[in-house]
Amino acid sequence: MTIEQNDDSEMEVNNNRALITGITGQDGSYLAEYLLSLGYEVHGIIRRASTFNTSRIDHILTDPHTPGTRLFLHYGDLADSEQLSNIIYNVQPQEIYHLAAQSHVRVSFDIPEYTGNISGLATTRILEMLRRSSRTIRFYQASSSELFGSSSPPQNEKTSFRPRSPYACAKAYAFSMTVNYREGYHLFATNGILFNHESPRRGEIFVTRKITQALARILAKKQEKIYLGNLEAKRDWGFAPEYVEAMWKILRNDEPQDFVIGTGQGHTVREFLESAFSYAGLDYEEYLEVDPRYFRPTEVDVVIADCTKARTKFGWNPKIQFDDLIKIMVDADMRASRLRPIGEGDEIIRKKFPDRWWKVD
Ligand code: NAP
Ligand code: F7E
Repeated sequence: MTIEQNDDSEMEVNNNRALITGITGQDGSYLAEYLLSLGYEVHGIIRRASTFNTSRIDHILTDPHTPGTRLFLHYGDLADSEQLSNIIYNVQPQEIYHLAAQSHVRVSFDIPEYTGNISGLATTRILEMLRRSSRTIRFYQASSSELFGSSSPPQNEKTSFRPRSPYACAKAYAFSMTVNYREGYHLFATNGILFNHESPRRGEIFVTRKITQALARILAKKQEKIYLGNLEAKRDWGFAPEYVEAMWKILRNDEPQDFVIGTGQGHTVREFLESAFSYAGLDYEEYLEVDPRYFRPTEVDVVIADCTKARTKFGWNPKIQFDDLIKIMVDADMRASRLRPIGEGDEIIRKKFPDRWWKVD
């Protein structure tokens, strides 16, 4: 069954099959859980690793032999066209969410060629397979606010791209290829231009999680200092579970289109640090060391989303803003450090998401 209507009813999506690249990442894990809650059969691509890399999805994994299993994993790598092609051919998904990437901006300066291959060229590999497919497969490309780079805020779908890192250059190429395949071959290919979104599942070397995890470890007396780079960069930080719902909505439109998704509020790294530490009753200045190794050769100074289009088209209106996000993340990291959480973050989740579909932090 294909989805043709702009409607979120559960009936509409039952029996649908989605393929997620990057299912072991922050967004992929939430998206898998969300789609399962909607009745989808979900297939995910994972890399073979010598250590387990499924910690974010362990709670939704079941033995594939168990009757009723709806989540299936397939080994593959974005560099391997042949295997990507096999998986798409065998799974026959109606929707592909292409989330896998070398997603760390600072690291992209160290491995620019690899980042171009995985975060850029891999999108073309998948688009080419879709072009050759006889079926209509709805395609979501994980584009990023990093595309805007040095363009002045607020940024929307019409703002120029001025990428400032190998990561952003790779994503700019992937964005444009998605648009080109849509226009040239009439694929249902979309870009979600998502601003930073965070959660307790955020990778530990992104700045928000680095801060909330360090704070919890300082409170637990397992760490004394936090070492950071540029504190003055401004980001528009939202809550990841709400952003994966937006990905699904982007594929629900009658026509394939691109959307900016964010909160519309900007805050500096320093403000994040200050708010997190003060939530726990600490003064961040007593624990902070600035380390030049975390500065980037070129920086994105300010990104703030103008989400008018998403608000108008599908009612995008995120429930979680900056202060709530920090409390949610600090509470979760305190729990992970075996401390009793302060509790305001947990309460926010309970109140704002009474029917939450994600089961663990
Ligand atoms: P993430 O946590 O870093 O997850 C990245 C995923 O890609 C992981 O599952 C990773 O697998 C997989 N991956 C990396 N290289 C791969 C390869 N060569 N072959 C196959 N899989 C590979 O990223 P995220 O925060 O969930 O972000 C999801 C997507 O949205 C990314 O494309 C990111 O660039 C983009 N994005 C993120 C944000 C944000 O604020 N989070 C904003 C805009 C756009 P392993 O687990 O094995 O490493
Ligand atoms: O940095 C500054 C750093 O690495 C945010 C990815 O998901 O969002 C993410 O990219 C800011 C930057 O995220 C440290 O210089 C200071 O200005 O958490 P980040 P990012 O670079 O914005 C976009 C939308 C994506 O698409 C990406 O995939 O924080 N900063 N000190 C630091 N950053 C890090 N990581 N570590 C520090 O110690």
